[in-house]
Amino acid sequence: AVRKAVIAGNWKMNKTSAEAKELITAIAPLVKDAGCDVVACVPYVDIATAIEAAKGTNIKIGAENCHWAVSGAFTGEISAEMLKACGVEYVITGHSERRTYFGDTDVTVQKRTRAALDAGLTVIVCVGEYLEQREQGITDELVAMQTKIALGGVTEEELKRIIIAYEPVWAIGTGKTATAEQANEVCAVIRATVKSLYGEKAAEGITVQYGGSMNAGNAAELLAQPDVDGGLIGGASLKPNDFAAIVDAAT
Ligand code: 3PY
Repeated sequence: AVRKAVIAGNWKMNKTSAEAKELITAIAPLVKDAGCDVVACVPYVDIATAIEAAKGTNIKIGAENCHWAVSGAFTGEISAEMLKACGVEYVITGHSERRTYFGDTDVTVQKRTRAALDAGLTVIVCVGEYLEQREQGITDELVAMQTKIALGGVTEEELKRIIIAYEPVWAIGTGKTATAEQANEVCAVIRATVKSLYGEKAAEGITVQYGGSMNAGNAAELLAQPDVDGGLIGGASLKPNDFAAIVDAAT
């Protein structure tokens, strides 16, 4: 790809706080010479130990979600401000598992993204179609719409702290991967959507990741695509050697 890649692990609901320390400590020496940015998005309760373990390394720590309010009566939720105060630098919004199991919508994804930007975080916004939508031939429109809604109110300056991850829902945690061509095609649609909103320069600058069962075996081909600027990595991000191989493929 043309841009510096960002490889971000999405640990999902895995690893205790003690295990997080072990995993970061295992990954760190393997990725220390990375030519891409390396991020680990971890469960809330792992953030403190992950940040501690990542000190002095090139690994940046992210969260997997945030609430849209700064504080308030939202039992069980965590705000972007709270994440920032812990030393978190990145946050994922709109992951398909959030949309599918926890009722996140394009509108709440936009609100979470807004809050994360206001808190000073870099946001990995996930978009992507269900299998039925791909079969209906509406992938491009759908992903363009998800992108536009998520970016509602985002200024050109703020856009520099946005990464968009294309994650076809049928490829999430299923072991199915989009072909490199399919991934590139939709990442290009996302870039074209950004161009329509912010112009050519912003579109050329934005990082568009592919996510969805990216692993050590398929990363090189996916990352070689011109519009794929990195990956959001599920299962393989829990295996130090596999994650490091993906980082190498992006370098
Ligand atoms: C996956 O690879 O399954 C992911 O969901 C990455 O976010």
